[in-house]
Amino acid sequence: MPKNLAFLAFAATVALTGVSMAHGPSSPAGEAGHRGSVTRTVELTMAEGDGRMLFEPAEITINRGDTIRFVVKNGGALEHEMVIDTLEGNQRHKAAMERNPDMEHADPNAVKVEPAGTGEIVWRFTNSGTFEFACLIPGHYQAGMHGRINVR
Ligand SMILES: [Cu+2]
Repeated sequence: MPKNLAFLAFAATVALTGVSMAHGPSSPAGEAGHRGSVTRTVELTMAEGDGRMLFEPAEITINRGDTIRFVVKNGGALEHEMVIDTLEGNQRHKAAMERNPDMEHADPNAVKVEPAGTGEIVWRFTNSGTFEFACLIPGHYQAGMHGRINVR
């Protein structure tokens, strides 16, 4: 089986069995939120310009236990994604995507957004700490596409 298919099969197994991975159903960053329990909506824009790629705003502060509906609009000309995880989790995931740029995911903590499109993530933050949202498409993180989530 080609390597990426093997990974997809593994990821599908993980999703079906609910085994916890760093970016799986539950992580230190929290868990998939329920639409009916949303306590706050946060709007973010993905943008490119002057050799940089970014999220605006690049930092948000929320309360532990909040279920946040992230509405993320792609204002750029390229496809982008938003992944919510711990800083370490995003670094591991970024390295995996550099090895396998065609990696696809259907995780509750991630959304891919086409140019001019809008995506949503509903996420419940169960722990306080500093977490991160990032675009892990190769090169984008380095260009500036990451931001902080402070959960207090
Ligand atoms: Cu991007």
